Amino acid sequence: MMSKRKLTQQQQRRIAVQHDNRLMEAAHLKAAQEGLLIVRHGAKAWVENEHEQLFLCSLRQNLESPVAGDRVIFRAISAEAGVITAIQPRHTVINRLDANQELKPLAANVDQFIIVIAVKPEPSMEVIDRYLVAAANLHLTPIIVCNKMDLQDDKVLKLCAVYESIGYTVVFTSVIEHRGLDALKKLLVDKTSIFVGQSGVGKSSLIQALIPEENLVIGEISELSELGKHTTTASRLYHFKDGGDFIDSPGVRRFNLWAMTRADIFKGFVEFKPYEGRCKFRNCEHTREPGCALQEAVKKGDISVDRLNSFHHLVTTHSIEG
Ligand SMILES: Nc1nc2c(ncn2[C@@H]2O[C@H](COP(=O)(O)OP(=O)(O)OP(=O)(O)O)[C@@H](O)[C@H]2O)c(=O)[nH]1
Ligand SMILES: [Mg+2]
Ligand SMILES: [Zn+2]
Repeated sequence: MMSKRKLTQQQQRRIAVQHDNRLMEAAHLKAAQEGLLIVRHGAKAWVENEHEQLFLCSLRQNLESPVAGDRVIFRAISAEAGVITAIQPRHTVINRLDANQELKPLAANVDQFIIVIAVKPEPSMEVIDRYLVAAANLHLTPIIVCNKMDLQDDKVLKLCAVYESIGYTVVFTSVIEHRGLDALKKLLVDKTSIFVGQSGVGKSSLIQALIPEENLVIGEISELSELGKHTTTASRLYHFKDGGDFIDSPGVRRFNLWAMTRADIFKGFVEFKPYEGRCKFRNCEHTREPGCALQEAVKKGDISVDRLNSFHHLVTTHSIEG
């Protein structure tokens, strides 16, 4: 080692300054900071600090599972890495049941549920209603986006007309023809919106069209099954330069609701609300009971029979009251 005496004064000064800088940097790195979780990959997650710098963070043990949209406390251990030590309280968290019947968080702190359907793969009412029930119970604003309008189809238009007549916002888009994107943009400004829907409907394609400066992976639709190929594998947050954030989520064939009561499911059928408590029998199940206000509304054409059937279907498959 070189002895200090052999260094010039200038060299000594420089070393002292460097040493100070390193100490300061180390202290800064160790300090806890708040960040926004962008995407989680197993035991690691990308976290963005207030200066929009990204850190690949590991999760401290015993930490509850953080997801895209979470505000977290983390400590940087280098210029690119860190450790998440805590999750800030969430104002919302979206869960769904995975194949093992385990509740898995999809995203946190979201205001809007962008339910994407498409001409292909063909949507069913049940798919949409599951999302509407989830949105109603989480107090999220639902917006239905019907994508791939460049492919003609009357069936999907009829389906969307049911939701429009109830009063839901339906936006018709085509990424290919650049249709409906401005209308969609207006609904997304200054909000945190999660894009949900079946694999292959074009969630990532829509976000890509709204923020061309990002680079999203877009999948294909299988020629054989006409279903998507599960291209997006983790929920990921993107900033919208006009203000607000989007979360892209991995598509699922069906959105599995967590255990709910009949009343929870009822909340997703907003057009039923005026008839609540108006059936002849207080415990009316709205099937074949005489004097059922909902059945009468269906007969009069005020409620779609498909929606009532969909309600019954969700109750039989999801209600914890049987
Ligand atoms: N014809 C047509 N095709 C579209 C449109 N939007 C997206 N696509 C195509 O649909 C396919 C699936 O698009 P993605 O954006 O990957 O779908 P996704 O919903 O993100 O799918 P997952 O990530 O698997 O959940 C791709 O081949 C897209 O090019 C559209 O407006 N019209
Ligand atoms: Mg995708
Ligand atoms: Zn009834």
